Amino acid sequence: MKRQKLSIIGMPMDLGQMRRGVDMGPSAIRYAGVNERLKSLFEEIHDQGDIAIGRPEVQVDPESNLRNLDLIAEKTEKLAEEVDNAIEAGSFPLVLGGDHSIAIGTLAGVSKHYTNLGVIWYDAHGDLNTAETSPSGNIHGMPLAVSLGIGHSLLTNVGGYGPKVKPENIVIIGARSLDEGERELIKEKGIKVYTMHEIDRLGMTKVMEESITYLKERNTDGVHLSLDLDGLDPHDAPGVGTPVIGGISYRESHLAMEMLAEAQIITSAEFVEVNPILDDKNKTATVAVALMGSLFGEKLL
Ligand code: NNH
Ligand code: MN
Ligand code: MN
Ligand code: MN
Repeated sequence: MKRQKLSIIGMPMDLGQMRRGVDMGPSAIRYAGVNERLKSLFEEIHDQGDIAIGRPEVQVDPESNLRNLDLIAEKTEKLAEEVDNAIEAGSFPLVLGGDHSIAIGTLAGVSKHYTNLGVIWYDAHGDLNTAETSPSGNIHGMPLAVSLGIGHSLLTNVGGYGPKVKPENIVIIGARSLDEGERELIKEKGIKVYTMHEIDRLGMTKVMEESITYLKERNTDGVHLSLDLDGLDPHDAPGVGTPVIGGISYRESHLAMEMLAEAQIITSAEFVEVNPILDDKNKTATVAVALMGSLFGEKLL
């Protein structure tokens, strides 16, 4: 079964963290052949190009200590509009990052179209920090908290509404580096998390079966996949700013995407944190494109 329309939206923003190069993620993913790879899986593909970010000066908000707060709020607002327009036009939005702070915009554009959105957060990290709990002040460690309505109001109000997602509609997969405040928030809000321990113990098949069942039982009417390439093991995805050893393998990730394709639950997606400067011959972007192929139903036979 061919899907209808896909909109590819590049978000070349690196303002949510301190290592330059992740702004080149969308180019690296296009260079790895995303359009070509997905061509046969859709009736139509519209590559919308990149959102204009420019080369703004790094600035620290004196009150909150958040790095590039105003700029991130402004640029994610633009992304939200673009994602909103794509869905409005009947397209599946696929956003190419950029650091993970872009998810603030993606979710702002997506969530208004659903009454009970689910989110799969595929990541080594929880991205549940606030200015108070963050060890780094980097906004890419905060987008999931922001989407829950927790954090600076300039960020939680992107899109003009919030929160974007309920804690019980979230599944985090691949976690292995959680900060103290994030652990507390996970417990307090009852967020479902499959850490590497559960992935090792249950196997990826069971983890995905359970995740899919969980989101269906929550009666979600759409599910957003936010895939941080650092969820994968650095051996398979070395081109990321904050690699953490002991991650999900390429094979396991490939299977996870195939199971999502089979379940037909994903209604929007983003692939983030690809940094070609830190990469090994564009391997990470190539892996991202292969995972997109599986997510959209590519078959081996
Ligand atoms: N938890 C750390 C922080 O908040 C690292 C976040 N880095 C990420 N998140 N790549 O996915 O700064
Ligand atoms: Mn992340
Ligand atoms: Mn991460
Ligand atoms: Mn393993």
